Amino acid sequence: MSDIDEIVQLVTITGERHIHPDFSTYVDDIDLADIRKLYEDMVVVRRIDAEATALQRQGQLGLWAPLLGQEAAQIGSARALEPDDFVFPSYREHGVAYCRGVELKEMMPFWRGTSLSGWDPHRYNIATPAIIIGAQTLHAAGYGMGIDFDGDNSAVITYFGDGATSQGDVSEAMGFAASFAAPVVFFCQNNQWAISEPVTLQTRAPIAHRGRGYGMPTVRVDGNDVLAVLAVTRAALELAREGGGPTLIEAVTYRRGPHTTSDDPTRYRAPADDAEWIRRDPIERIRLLLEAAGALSDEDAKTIEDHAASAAAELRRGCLELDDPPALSMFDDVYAEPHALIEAERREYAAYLDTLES
Ligand SMILES: Cc1ncc(C[n+]2csc(CCOP(=O)(O)OP(=O)(O)O)c2C)c(N)n1
Ligand SMILES: [Mg+2]
Repeated sequence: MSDIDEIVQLVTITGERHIHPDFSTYVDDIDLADIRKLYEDMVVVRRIDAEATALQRQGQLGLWAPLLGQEAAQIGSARALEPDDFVFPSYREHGVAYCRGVELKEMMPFWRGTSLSGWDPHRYNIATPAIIIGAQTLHAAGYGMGIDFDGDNSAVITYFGDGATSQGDVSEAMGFAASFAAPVVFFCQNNQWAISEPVTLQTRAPIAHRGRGYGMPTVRVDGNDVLAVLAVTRAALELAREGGGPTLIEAVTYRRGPHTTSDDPTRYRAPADDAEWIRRDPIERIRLLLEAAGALSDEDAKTIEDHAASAAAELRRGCLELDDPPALSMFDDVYAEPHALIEAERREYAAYLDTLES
């Protein structure tokens, strides 16, 4: 793998291609039509993300964690996966869920608060969002070890943030995965912020350095370069499948929106930072690349825009069609068997609801 401090880039912010001695070969098969598909994915997920943010502002969702700015990190890594690979995301990976084939309406119940989940993880090979910071990395380490015990040839990827690297769970997950050479890709989206704390408060050294301590290969990649992210993730997955164990990928990107719809980033962030990262926009550079190659006609652009608009409409419809579940159903399925404590809580809550109705 490359020099640990290098940030791998295959497409510059003005859309020119770079050759990288280690990673370009991993995207040799990607032609202009494929790049256009990656572009379309990014445009569509940016649009559905904006729609979900609007739905929250209109009171239709309880909360949303916007991915604006992180489209390339999510699409590039998710499109590197095979269908039988498994994904353990955190709560911002709507773009990854989209690539796994999760239906748009299935992304809504969790954020509308009508269900604790939204989709069947085994149908798409992606777990539902994890709010407990870093917990999903342990699930991934265990799943990866399970792949080996079963003698399978798939791999697992887990997504977490820069802030999560300060969490013990992430450290334990990397320790186990490395010691057992489990087929796990640790994909850190370093979006520079953990709510209002800058990444400089999490670590004095680049996050990628942490992989070294566990003896795993580690790579920093321009997280706003979809092609570079695709290449490094393919390389890490290949290594994992060959028995080479885990890799830590640090995708250097930026969270352009709020942490969630509950905070106001203007309280802690300089406008100049935002402007710099708008310049490094993940979608714009691919648009420039495609246009320069004559591979994005007006008709192509219109088709992509129509696709994004219909995806947004589908998401909105899926959200508005959700019925409120019966209040007491929140006690269902907590345990597989009846449980005395849960039953007591159910009775207590039912009694409380009775006081509201009278
Ligand atoms: C164990 C735990 N501690 C604290 C929180 C509260 N919390 C939610 S998101 C967050 C910041 C996470 O930042 P980062 O890992 O960089 O991910 P990002 O939101 O930037 O994608 C915190 C502290 C939590 N959900 N779980
Ligand atoms: Mg972060």
